[in-house]
Amino acid sequence: MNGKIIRIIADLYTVKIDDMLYGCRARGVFRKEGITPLVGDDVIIDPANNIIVKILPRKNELKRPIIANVDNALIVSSVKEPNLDLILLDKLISTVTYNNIEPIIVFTKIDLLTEEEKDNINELRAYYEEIGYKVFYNNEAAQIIKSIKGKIVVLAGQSGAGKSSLINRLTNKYNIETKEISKALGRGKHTTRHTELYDVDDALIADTPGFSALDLSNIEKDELKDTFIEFANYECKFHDCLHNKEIECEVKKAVENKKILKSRYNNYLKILEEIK
Ligand SMILES: Nc1nc2c(ncn2[C@@H]2O[C@H](COP(=O)(O)OP(=O)(O)OP(=O)(O)O)[C@@H](O)[C@H]2O)c(=O)[nH]1
Ligand SMILES: [Mg+2]
Ligand SMILES: [Zn+2]
Repeated sequence: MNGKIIRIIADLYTVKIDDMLYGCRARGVFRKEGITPLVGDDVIIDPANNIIVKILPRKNELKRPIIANVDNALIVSSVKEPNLDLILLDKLISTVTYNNIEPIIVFTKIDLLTEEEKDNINELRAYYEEIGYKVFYNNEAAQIIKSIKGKIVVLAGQSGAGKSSLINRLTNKYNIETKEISKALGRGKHTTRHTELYDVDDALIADTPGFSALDLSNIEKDELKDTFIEFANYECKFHDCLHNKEIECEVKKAVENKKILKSRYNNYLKILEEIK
């Protein structure tokens, strides 16, 4: 029988087949062959013995959080408490794009902003939409659900950003534990401790522990620019231009002319520096 792993706790795998859940163990031979079943894996199980006998080929595999066959990432970014972190947002967009996962940006905690701050976030949203991303506020549940119908979705964003709360907004089925952030430290308390897939209206969403940085080590220096999709609108004199110091760089010109958002470009440079 064919199913999908939706939860792993220690060596117990929960496999979903239609609307039934099976608690399974993996075949002993997997370990010997160095194969690790992941959340999101499509598997074949032997239902008589509750054993996973085969893992089907993966479309992709994310390292942090460890999850397979992901279509979309909901990048959850709080605008306050914890403060908006644009470099983390741009890093997450790059990482998921590099892994052939379509990012969807969700801003949370808009309700904590003054009118003026709200205008700034609206402008920021407009920029990310204009360059081609789907962007929502977390109170736009119907639109979010529509954009992930039938997809495997991973939640990403720092601890306390409101990832688990978002799932609770999209469905009232689970009532996942959420926790106030530490006022003293201004960050979340790592409330979610393992990766689990939740069924939300024909989408499977992986809630994950919050993380503030991602492993970008597998992106090469010259590949990073391709994950900043708006840069592709400009053709530089040298086609291998890294847009960092070359003269006659059209991207740099676009930043000066305010066609490219300054924070995007600065974050690109910072991430480039981290890769070197
Ligand atoms: N005011 C306000 N608070 C929110 C909003 N979304 C979430 N919160 C609160 O933010 C806190 C943290 O939310 P969680 O959903 O636990 O955050 P998380 O991203 O799952 O955090 P980890 O599990 O630690 O990674 C909770 O107290 C939520 O009630 C929002 O839109 N507005
Ligand atoms: Mg959580
Ligand atoms: Zn350039």
